[in-house]
Amino acid sequence: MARSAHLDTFAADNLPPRDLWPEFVNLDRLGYPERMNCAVELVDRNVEEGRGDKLALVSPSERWTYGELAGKINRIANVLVDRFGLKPGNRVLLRFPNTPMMTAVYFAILKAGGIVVATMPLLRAKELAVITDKAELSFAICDHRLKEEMELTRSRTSRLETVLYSGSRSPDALEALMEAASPEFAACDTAADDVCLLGFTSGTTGEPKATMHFHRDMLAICDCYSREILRPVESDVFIGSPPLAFTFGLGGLVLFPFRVGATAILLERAGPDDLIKAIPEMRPSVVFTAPTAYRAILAKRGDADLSSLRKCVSAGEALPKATWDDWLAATGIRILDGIGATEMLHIFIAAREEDVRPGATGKPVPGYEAKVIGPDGKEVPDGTPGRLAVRGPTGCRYLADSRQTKYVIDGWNVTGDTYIRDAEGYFWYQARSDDMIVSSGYNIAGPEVEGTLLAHPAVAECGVVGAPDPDRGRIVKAYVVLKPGVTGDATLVKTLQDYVKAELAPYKYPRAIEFVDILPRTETGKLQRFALREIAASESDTRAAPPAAS
Ligand code: 3UK
Repeated sequence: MARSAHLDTFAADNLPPRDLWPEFVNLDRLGYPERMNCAVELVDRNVEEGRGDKLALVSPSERWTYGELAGKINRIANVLVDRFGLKPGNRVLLRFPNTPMMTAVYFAILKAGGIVVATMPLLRAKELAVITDKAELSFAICDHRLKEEMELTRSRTSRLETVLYSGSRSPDALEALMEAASPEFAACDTAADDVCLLGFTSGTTGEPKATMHFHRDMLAICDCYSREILRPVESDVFIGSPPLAFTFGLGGLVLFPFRVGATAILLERAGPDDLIKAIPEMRPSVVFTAPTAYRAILAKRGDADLSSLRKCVSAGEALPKATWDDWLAATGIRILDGIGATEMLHIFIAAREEDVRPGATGKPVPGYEAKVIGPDGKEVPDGTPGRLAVRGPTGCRYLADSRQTKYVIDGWNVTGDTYIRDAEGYFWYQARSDDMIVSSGYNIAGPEVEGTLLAHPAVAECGVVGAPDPDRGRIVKAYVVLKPGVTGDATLVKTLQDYVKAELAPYKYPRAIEFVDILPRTETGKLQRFALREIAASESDTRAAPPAAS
């Protein structure tokens, strides 16, 4: 192991003990040197190789070349080090919507040897205070439009000594300080295995977990998933919806384009309507978004011209075959589904366009290995559902967290997903392991029922969970958002139930169907099944027994 450049040893001190790390395989194939700074490899390298005048980042109001970006990164790094005394290994909280400035600050922290703690813009003071205490943060850089929540956070924790605001005209704003700073900065000589990012998981319950990632991990995801599956080229223009604080967005909107000297469009608001407007105007060739956004774009796009698109990536939750088929019919593009996780940094099972089996996630990304294991930890035969276990050049290291031993078992990362591998080696997603519905002793995967309902022309969105039932333990309950103009009545309930019975084993059909206007989703586009389960539980409570008098 190379000597760490960190003077602040917090990260090294809080990595899990070595024997609890996953096994890193195929790292040597990537041929990384012992010392590297990923900001140099991803930004400065482009300037060095003659792409200084190439557009790196575009937003509705800005256009920055790689040369301009590199200069801004250096100025910010000088401000952080000279003015605020940033030391290698210090953690810096980042609070921004997706903007070129966020990207510049991100790489300035990395280049100075700091550790980025990026957070979803929608997080509230309470959640930010927990993150601040957990990551022992004393420094935050924040878009001035998110100031109110930032100040509320400071009132909840005494730790945050310094907050630097960006985007205002104030003389102590980052922009003013940058003007006075030098555009030259010598990168911190970090080790390839110095921590550079703390990624908080979008976990739905419990104390948040911080995943720890090294400088080399940022390159490994480019050189495995992106190079082998996505295969972008320098002339590509990327766009998408995930926040850069979500590693799906970080990879897809910054690291992958930068690794090949391509261009990234960053939108502060990137919901389906924003993408429908931006794609015809800005003509991107690669899009990263979630399954629900692909469906919404199909439903709302009218005659919007999507012909600039060449590659479409979907992750965050399972991509139903119905959505894949509809997108192909409408655009001629075969969506690249891929499962990734914050713990793994990015996607580890996927398939190239020509290898896609619609409805399956794919095969292990080159560099990664995957298997399906039973309750005893042993591999199960093909065709049998079990827990997914993976390993590769990246993997799970939680910051000081006893849940490390739940995710990493015998050197493998166990993601909490139930999968089936088929005889050809394709991996078929079933459900989150704790989302399997047990009804009268049958195991039913909610996403399979969702995928079937989505193929019905009346259904726009749906979520399927188990609702408590006195006789069967649980029954399959579907919450359904209908397409515009369709009326949800008893006849439609029956129609949808019969439809599922005809497509799947009849015991899987939803015994209860409720029509709703909207489904609860996370900022990362995931259906919040726990929220639906709670609703289902409270609804059946009131039917089963009157609430206890208080
Ligand atoms: C689920 C999927 C089925 C699965 C992520 C790409 O989603 C990402 O990270 P998170 O930590 O969640 C991980 C969990 O999400 N999931 C993600 N993709 C798929 N399930 N099919 C998929 N294609 O339960 C997984 O364990 O929020 C995705 C890149 C980076 C990421 N962080």
